Amino acid sequence: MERTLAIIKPDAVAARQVGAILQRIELAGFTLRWMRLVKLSRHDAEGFYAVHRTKPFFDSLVTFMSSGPAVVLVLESADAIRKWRALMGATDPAIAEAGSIRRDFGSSIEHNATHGSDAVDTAAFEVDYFFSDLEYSNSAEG
Ligand code: 3AN
Repeated sequence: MERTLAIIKPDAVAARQVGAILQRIELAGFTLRWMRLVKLSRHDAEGFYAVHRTKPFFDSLVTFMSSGPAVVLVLESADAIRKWRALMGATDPAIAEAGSIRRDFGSSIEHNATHGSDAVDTAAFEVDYFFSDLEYSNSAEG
């Protein structure tokens, strides 16, 4: 089993799409391990996206990600990282695959509804970024 960090971004929370996105996650067979509704500060968002700090869209991305509440989740399944990225679709909703979450709920390359870790090492960093205060025994482990 593998774990990945998912975020339902502020655009999707504001549009009341959390339930619809969670339904897709559950129907795809992921197990929810941890879940939080968070309002990121600019500092939080800058730290989370630190790998992108030299990109031209960094300031706009940080402003957006700290603009309102977001839902952060730890998803578990076999091949969870790759599987969640496939369910989300391409970064840009305009070219994301038909039936993907970003195609159906995203409105731009920045306002693209969801985030997912892209590799084992980034998943470990991102899970820890939001859930390091939780002991393993406090998770919803069955
Ligand atoms: P992904 O989330 O698909 O792995 P990354 O890691 O390339 O995509 O980008 C991180 C986030 O930065 C994206 N989810 C998106 O919100 C934003 N982003 C990426 N490229 C652009 C861009 N050209 N303009 C604005 N925002 C972007």
